[in-house]
Amino acid sequence: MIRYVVSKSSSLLVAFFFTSTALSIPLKEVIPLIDRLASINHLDANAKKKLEAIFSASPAMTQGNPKVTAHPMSQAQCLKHEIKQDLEFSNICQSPYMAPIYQKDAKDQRHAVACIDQFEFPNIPCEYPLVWVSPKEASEVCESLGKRLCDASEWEASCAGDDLIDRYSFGDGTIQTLHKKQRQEANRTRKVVWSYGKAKSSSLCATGSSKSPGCDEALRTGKNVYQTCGSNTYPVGAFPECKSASGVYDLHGNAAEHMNLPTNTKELARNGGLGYTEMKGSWFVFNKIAAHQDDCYWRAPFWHGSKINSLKGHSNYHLSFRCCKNIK
Ligand SMILES: [Ca+2]
Repeated sequence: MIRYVVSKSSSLLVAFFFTSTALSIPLKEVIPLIDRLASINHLDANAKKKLEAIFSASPAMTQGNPKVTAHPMSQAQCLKHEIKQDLEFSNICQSPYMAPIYQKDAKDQRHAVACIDQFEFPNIPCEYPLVWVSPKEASEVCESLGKRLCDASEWEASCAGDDLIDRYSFGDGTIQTLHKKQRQEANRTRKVVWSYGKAKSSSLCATGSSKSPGCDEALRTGKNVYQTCGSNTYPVGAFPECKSASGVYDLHGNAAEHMNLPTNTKELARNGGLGYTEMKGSWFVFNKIAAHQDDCYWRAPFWHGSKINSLKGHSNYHLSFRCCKNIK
């Protein structure tokens, strides 16, 4: 049984908590995607089995409800762009389609400390992003591929084309600290840039899609949202100009993205920990409904916030994620 709970904190991002872990999406519907993930990431049988188990336990983790999803662009249209692997990136990251994240050391030399997926998950060019995924599931999926969820600052730096600076205000770790320091202070002092440049131009990104008929009413009432709201996303990487100087696509538009926001150094995903949820970027109707900022360093309010590992973490029809990994 699925229960929907409507949050009053945002008219755009509405919470749905699945109370049952019973499979409502037949595994056979996601097997082709799992096969493609296993192939491109060279997963062995055990690793593939772990990935299948995560999908099996999820009530709705898919590329959208196929009965109501209408993608505005085909994968064939996207594939005309011929996105090629960056061989230097592959050599540094030792994984396909990841981009290095750099830090400066004491001698002012740059060193890659981590890599970030160049595309929204499944991080395969011209696939549609995985949605209806909770932050806990996102973290588990990343781990099954030998990666981890990204820290907010990693997403921000790779968006701005900057070297990594850990822009966190570590305090007592309360929700109040998160709001007042992590978000308000970070926003007040931020540099305002987008992945594609210094001026906002949403149409360069995957923002021209539309909501499904009846979706607004379903969101308002909190009834039949999965059955009504299609994930009308574009194939990832379909907009060549929506790419950062670091080589990362779709940071604005298409699917919003789960990231990790730490309240202390132990909760840095880069240090093996996990903190709270952070939603990054914007989504596929943002050219028509730009209800908030979406520049690289902007931090959203604590929309549907939770611990990353909460069993009641938020998922919805336009929310995905991307993975990172440390470079040893
Ligand atoms: Ca995105």
